[in-house]
Amino acid sequence: MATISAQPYDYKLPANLNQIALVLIDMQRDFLESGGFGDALGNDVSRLQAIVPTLKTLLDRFRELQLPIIHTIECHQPDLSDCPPSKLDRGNGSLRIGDRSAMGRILIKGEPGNDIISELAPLSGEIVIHKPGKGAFYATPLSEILRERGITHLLFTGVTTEVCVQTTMREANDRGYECLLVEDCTESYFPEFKQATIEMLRAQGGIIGWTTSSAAVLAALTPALTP
Ligand code: TIU
Repeated sequence: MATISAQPYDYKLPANLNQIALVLIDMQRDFLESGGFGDALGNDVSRLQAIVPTLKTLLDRFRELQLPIIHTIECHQPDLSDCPPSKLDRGNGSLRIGDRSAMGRILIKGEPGNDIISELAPLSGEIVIHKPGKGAFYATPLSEILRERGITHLLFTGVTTEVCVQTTMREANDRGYECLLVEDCTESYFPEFKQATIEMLRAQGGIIGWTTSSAAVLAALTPALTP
């Protein structure tokens, strides 16, 4: 059985690689570009931009192999009916969800800042999940889509490691998915939070899942390219 070299031990691949999906969490302008939500919260967005070329390489390999690809977008309806007051009121940022910014209304579906960055823009046929929460399973059709397609293994990438990526990986683990976090394809505004998240997810024998590098994923998938 093929495996990906990972921590705390090797991650087993299913015989049918179509059961694996690459999940790109919230690679949106609102989190990665100046003037968006992340910036408004006082964060250094350049940290997140640094993973884009590495993630693009992994995305390209999944596209070459025609394996399932899932993009998520954190967003709300223009009338904010899907945004609980607790989320709307949280924090002391200069801009709040629904406010106008240089890239349109913050975290509102369809606004320019809500788009996935151009480098990683979804292609037709790729799954796009619009999610009102930090986790991608809450109030979305993700469970049904995964079940319909027979997807059992999820490779997690995207931003931010300790917020939306970790929340989604925990949701997925509880639902029985085999979860692998690709360390150099995820990032946080806080390096210490990224490191802590990596360590806590794979602790206790992989209590939530595994972690690895994109090089290890590419090495494991390369033989699949040759007949
Ligand atoms: N603020 C922060 O770290 N993250 C979010 O609000 N959303 C995601 O992680 N996508």
